[in-house]
Amino acid sequence: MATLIQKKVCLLGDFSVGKTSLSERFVYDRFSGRYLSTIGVKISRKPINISKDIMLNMLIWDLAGSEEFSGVQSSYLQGAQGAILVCDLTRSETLTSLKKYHEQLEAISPDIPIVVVGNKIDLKNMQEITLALLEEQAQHFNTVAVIMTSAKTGQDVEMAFEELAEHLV
Ligand code: G3D
Ligand code: MG
Repeated sequence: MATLIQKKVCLLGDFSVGKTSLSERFVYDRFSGRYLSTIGVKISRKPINISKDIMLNMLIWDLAGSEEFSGVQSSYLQGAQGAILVCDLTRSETLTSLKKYHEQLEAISPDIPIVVVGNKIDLKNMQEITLALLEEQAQHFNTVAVIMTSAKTGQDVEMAFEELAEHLV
């Protein structure tokens, strides 16, 4: 029988970068385009096959609403074993914000593996953030992967979560 491991992963990033969309894409393989701003925290569970002996239950914490503006609450970050820092490739200020989320994360759950995601790669003519800029920012964190995704088309969303999964077990 396979060993079942459970890990908590937090999504962090500014309002509207696509955190909920990425979670929905990965967990349910869907993109609805519009999500009513989630109230509080939504936790989604995604089983991931790591090997024939190991099954990982990823608990994906998606924070919503005003916390994004006023600073993430410590209960959200408490016990996190991995994090995905998300920016919107069409808005450069969302990359700058990652520093702030990283500081909050470090204060509560230090030294955990981080995947840095630049989302909305499908909006080709609107890109303000290059891969080089993303990588430059990511080197200040305990980054295990830097990935450009589209929750809309599904491009590389699985890869982002699975790269993190590999570092959780
Ligand atoms: P959040 O949870 O980080 O706040 P959401 O972000 O997942 O709610 O997404 C915010 C908006 O961006 C939504 O549009 C959503 O459809 C859009 N979005 C998310 N991911 C992508 C993507 O990869 N590509 C494109 N083109 N759009 C994306 P609305 O219109 O509801 O504001
Ligand atoms: Mg959301």
